[in-house]
Amino acid sequence: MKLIGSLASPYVRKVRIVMLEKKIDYDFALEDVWREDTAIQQSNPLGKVPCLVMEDGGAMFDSRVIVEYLDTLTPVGKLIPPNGRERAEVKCWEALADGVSDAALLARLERTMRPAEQQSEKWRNRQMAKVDAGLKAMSAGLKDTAYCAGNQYTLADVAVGCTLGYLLFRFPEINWREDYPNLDKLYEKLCERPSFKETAAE
Ligand SMILES: N[C@@H](CCC(=O)N[C@@H](CS)C(=O)NCC(=O)O)C(=O)O
Repeated sequence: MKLIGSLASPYVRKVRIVMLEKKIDYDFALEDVWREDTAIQQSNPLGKVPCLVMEDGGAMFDSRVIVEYLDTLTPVGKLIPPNGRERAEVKCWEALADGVSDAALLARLERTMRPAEQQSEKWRNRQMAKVDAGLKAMSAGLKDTAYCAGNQYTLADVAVGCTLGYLLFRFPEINWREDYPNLDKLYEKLCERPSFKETAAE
């Protein structure tokens, strides 16, 4: 299998961490989707990473579909509960974490992709409000427990860790570590895992 991705994307990192946790071998193909001559559309018509290209040439996206598929490939390091409320809870944490990354990314692109005169501060503020609300909800959901969902490490923690790492990387001015000590504690613990260490963006 080949994973097409970039080093800074929180969604790509989520997939890479799941690969490592589940000990699945894959080739990593770096792709800059913002370049004029990017070839990403040949695999993903949406022009986004991550995209997983399988042995038969079939392509799979987006990150949520990929990680769900990967979790079925081997019982090693199960990250998503098999069914019911527990499964929905983990997927909802993932949707929340990815949603915070979506909003942060949109806010960043507003500044990096548009000429100054076309930028909307109102739009950017709208996205940043989602980031703030998402962080608050993650902290409230975690409470003083060791993991986001249930009492073990799951995809919920992977997704939250990737989003928090992305915010630290691209939005160091957001003080979530001080505002939400429980998220900070979780993040510190996640960063000790080899899968997080190996995939940290620099
Ligand atoms: N929902 C998608 C989001 C993927 C995404 O937005 N990836 C960004 C990189 S961080 C991208 O490729 N953006 C290119 C674009 O929007 O054209 C997922 O979970 O995989």
